[in-house]
Amino acid sequence: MIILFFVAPFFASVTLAQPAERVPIIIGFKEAQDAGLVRSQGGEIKYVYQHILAIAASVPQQAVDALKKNPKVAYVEPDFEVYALPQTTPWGIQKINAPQAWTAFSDKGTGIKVAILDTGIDTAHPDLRVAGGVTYVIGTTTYNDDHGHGTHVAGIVAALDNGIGVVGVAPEAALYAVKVLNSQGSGSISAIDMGIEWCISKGIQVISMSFGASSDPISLHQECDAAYNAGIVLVAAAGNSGPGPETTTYPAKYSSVIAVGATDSNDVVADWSSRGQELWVTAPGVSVYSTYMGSSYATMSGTSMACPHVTGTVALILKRAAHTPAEVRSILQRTAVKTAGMNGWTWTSAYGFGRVDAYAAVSAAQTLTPDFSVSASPSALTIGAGASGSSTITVTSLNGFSGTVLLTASAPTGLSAALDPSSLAIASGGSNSSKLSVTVSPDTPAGAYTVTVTGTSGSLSHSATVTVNVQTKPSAPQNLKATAGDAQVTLSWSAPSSDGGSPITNYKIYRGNVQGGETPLTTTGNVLAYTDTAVTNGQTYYYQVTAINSIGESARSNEVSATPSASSARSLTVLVTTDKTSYRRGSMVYITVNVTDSSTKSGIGGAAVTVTVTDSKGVPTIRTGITDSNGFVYFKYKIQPKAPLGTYRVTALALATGYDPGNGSTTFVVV
Ligand SMILES: [Ca+2]
Repeated sequence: MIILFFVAPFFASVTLAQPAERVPIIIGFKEAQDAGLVRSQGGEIKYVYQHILAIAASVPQQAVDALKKNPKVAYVEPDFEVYALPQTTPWGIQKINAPQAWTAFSDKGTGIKVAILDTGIDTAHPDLRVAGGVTYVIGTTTYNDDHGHGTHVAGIVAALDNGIGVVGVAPEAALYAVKVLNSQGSGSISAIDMGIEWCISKGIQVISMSFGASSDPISLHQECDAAYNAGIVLVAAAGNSGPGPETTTYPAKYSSVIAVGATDSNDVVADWSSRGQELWVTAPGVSVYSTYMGSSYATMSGTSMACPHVTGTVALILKRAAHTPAEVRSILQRTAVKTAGMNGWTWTSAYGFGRVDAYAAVSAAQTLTPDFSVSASPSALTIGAGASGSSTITVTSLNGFSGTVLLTASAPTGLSAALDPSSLAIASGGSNSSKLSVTVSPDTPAGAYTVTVTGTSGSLSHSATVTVNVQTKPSAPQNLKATAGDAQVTLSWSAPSSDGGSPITNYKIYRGNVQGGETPLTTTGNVLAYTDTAVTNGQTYYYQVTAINSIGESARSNEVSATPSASSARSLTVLVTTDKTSYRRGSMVYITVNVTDSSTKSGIGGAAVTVTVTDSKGVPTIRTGITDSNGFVYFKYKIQPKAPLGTYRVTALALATGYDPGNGSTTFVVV
């Protein structure tokens, strides 16, 4: 497995020492470098350039003019000494508002332990201070940088604010050089694994990884997760494999690692910056000026350069407030600048949640106050009047709270509440539970009640509520009526005004032979009428009815009485008429039957009427019908063409509840 670092190198300045009696120059040639010409002028070759037609040399002063006049020579220029410039703040450091964060919070990440897993760090660089480190590269004995990449990354994180060179995002962070990449910029998975283990054992707080691989090494995944679980924030370059989709590399792809893409000074994502669903944020990564191996400086581009901008930001966050890796991810997510290229989206595969802003991120970092929560499960109880129920009250530690929480319960009139236990010991990050018992007094009306459980610890107080739905027996049925018939009594009633919060399932009929002497007779379903046929005519019966739901039986209804009696049946008057008294064969006879109460003369609706037409030879034709609400029912009788002549008789029998059967008749003739 080969690990590559992500950088497109760009070059650096160097310093040179010169012999006093000679003049240091650089000689440019027109067609080919001619070392022999330089030597022939008494010159000493220092360096033959590989990519331009030039030679660096020191020559006697008098040779300078001779060389300038030689037709092979294009130019001769002095090779003067370069001095470190006064400190500048690279554009990326400005872009992410790191200086604003230093000023606002009076801190530069002081003492936060940041490990640079890379090619090592130039330990002699005047703009870097390396607190410690280790090498896992075979054939090396120090973590000093023998490549340049690691020193560049380290400078972005923490180049010193010392008046020279550059300055990093968190210039007072404690830099640790974990050398896992060799002088060629590559390294083995095992070396990286060992580097992460070293970080865990040394209490490193942030790990910066500006390298990646296209396949997923299991051990590296496990090491990253282990570091994350140990509370270390891991940051990695997303890769330089863009702009294709899902080009993010490992370890940036791991959920335990913050994947960082690269943007330029206009906040536009670099074309080569890897894309993918794991991309979390972007940061400056194009033409980034930083420290370089050999106590020098260089400008480089790559997500390798974007990653340490985030690493430094994390150091500033952690200095302001202790946060878990998950919280750090959330802070970066919430505070990233939504750049124009995101077109209004909250997240894109090229920009992640946006470009990191150190000032906004550190502003969002705050020490969270230890606290606790109180919850009830279930949060609603259904309890019958006179019964009890219970709920589990759980107190949970938040933000590292630990201590004793006292629980109290308050219940409204008609309910009582108790907690067991009423004091809970809560460990940091833990929870504990108590049992809330609620008892409802027997006479408590149906309805919804609220029991509140409050937990207090010092000045902290939190509550949970439990809704108690109290159910009762129904109220008594109303408007009980009894109607006596022949050997029967029909009861009817209205439903209770309250079902007690639980549906009525049954009604119970009570009957007695004396007033106030009713005993249970039968239980009906959920109906509002009952006919008692187990009665004897002439006997007076007393009745009451109750309603029943899941909680129990209501009080009794009003008392009624009835005396079934055969003589109590009244008589019907049945009047039968035809539209004419005389008909021809083939005619239609219209018959009207009117059933009335014999005494009141009022029409009886619903009476069952049977009409029989008997012809002159004694052959009957039978029709049946039911009277309308006025007591009328109508029939038609067709006289057949060959029907016998003579007198026809029409009789009607009417049956109505509570009446004796009634009869009526009439006649007509067929001529
Ligand atoms: Ca500096």
